[in-house]
Amino acid sequence: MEEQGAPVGRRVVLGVLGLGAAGVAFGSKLQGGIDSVLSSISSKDPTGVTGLLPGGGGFRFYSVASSIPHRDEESYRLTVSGLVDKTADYRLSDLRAMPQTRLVRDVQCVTGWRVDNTPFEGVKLSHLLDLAGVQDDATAVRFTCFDGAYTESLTLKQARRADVIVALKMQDKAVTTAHGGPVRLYVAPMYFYKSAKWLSGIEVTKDVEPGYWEHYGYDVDAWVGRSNGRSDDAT
Ligand SMILES: Nc1nc2c(c(=O)[nH]1)N[C@H]1C(S)=C(S)[C@@H](COP(=O)(O)O)O[C@H]1N2
Ligand SMILES: [Mo]
Repeated sequence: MEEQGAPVGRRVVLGVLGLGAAGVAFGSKLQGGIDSVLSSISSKDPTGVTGLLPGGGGFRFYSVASSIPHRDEESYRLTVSGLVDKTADYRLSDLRAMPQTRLVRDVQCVTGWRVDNTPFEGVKLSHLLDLAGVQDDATAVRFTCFDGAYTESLTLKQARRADVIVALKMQDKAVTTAHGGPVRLYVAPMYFYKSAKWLSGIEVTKDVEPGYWEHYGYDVDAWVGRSNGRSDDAT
C-alpha cells in the first residue's frame, strides 16, 4: 500500500509533525490561501496536494488553509444549526456517547490516488439531523470547518445515507489533526473532497450551497464512478 508520490517538503513534514501547537505553519508552499489556490488550480493537481502524509499509508495531506487552529477535548465544538427545530452545540464527549457506526470503504481522491479498505468510525450524520429536527423547507446541508476556509455541502437525501458519518476515528484511531481531527466528515460514496476535515459546523439550508472546490468546477454530486469529479468536463 506504499505509494511513491510527490516528495514531502521538509517544512511540510515538520508542520504535520508539529500539529498540536496553537497554530501550525505548513511551510512556504502552502502559505497564502489565495496564492496556493491559484497556483494549485493552474497545476495538474487542482486540489492542492502537498505531500504524502508520514505514516499515512498512501494518504496525501491536503489543506487549503495555511494553518489550522488547535481543537481538543476541551475546546472542540460541533454546531448544528440552520433550518432545524433545535440547534445544538456538541462536545467530543457528547459525540462519543452517541451510537457509533464503523465503515470500511475505499478512499478515492479526485486527483487519482486511492486508499482501499479504510476504516472510519463515528456518528451517522442522519442521527445528528434527526436530533436537530429538520424543517420542511430545507433541502440541503452545508458544512463548515474550523480551518476557517473550507466548506462542503450535500443534499438532505445524500446526507441521510447510512454511509455518511461524522467521523471521530479513522484507521481505527482518533482522527489525527493532519487528517482533520478531532472530527471530520466521511462521505463514503463520494470523492474525498466531500469529506470535510476539521468539521465545526453543520448547517441545514434551503438550497445546496456549493463547497470550496465546487466553486472551481468540481462536481457537487461527486459520486465515485458516476462522476469524474468535474462538472465542467463534458468529454
Ligand atoms: N477542511 C478541509 N477539508 C478537506 C480538504 C481541505 O483542504 N480542507 N481537502 C479535501 C481533499 S481534496 C481531500 S483528497 C481530503 C484529504 O484528506 P487527508 O488530508 O486526510 O488525506 O480532504 C478533503 N477535505
Ligand atoms: Mo482530493
